[in-house]
Amino acid sequence: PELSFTWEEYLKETNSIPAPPSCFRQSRIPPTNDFKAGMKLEARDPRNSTSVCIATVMGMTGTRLRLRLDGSDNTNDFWRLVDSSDIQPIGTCEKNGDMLQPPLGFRMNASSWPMFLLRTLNGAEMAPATAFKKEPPKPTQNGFSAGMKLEAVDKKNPHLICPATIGEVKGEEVFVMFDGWRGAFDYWCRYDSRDIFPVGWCALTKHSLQPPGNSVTPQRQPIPSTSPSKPSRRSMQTSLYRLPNPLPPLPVRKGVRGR
Ligand code: MLY
Repeated sequence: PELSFTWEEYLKETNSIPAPPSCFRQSRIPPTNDFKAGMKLEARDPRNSTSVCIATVMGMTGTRLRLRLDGSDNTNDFWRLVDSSDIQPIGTCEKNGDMLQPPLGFRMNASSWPMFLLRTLNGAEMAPATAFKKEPPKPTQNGFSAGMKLEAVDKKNPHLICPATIGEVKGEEVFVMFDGWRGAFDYWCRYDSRDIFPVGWCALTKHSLQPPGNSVTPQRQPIPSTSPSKPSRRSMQTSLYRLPNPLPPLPVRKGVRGR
């Protein structure tokens, strides 16, 4: 049996098909990630979409950046793709005649914003304009259908990308269901959401892909030889990693009666 998740095996096992790449608002050839941790850029405030703020790249995985708004606390980090239209080089805002805004929940008194801005930008490493990639166009229509497989951001744990299935299609929206998580993380989003990806995206961009829920772990769990404990409901519902059902017969010791 498979010891780790692979789409090839999983698609066979679930007798399902991947959503065609043309359904997604993602580049067919993923962009390169030319950012570095610590670089600063301008980002739309996710909690106040009318304001553009200064953000720092706190980390990266694949083509995604973990961002923190300067002057905000460490509990509101968010993720954006390197080709997101929500991010731009420092100076873009001013060039457009706009003003950089303090983030929602700015740690200091609003009156200290102008000085804070000067200080945060002074000597900062700014992400070069070449690191920002053009956002791909929207597909012209919602091409998804129920049952198609994809890779999707877990919005409750947005550093994670997981195997998912389209549960329903309604106009411009799709219902994203996380495989093996009993609906706890499912959500509706637009068909052109930047948080959904074709099967194989994580492998292409070197982003980790979570295994479906209810798996024991990606690696086979050693079974303790002593004190066998009742298997958890979680491990019993494992699909990829389950034991064959029915269980194979126990080996018979010949010539021994009773015990
Ligand atoms: N600590 C959480 C993580 C759940 C992640 C679910 N995603 C992968 C759909 C939990 O175990 O509930």
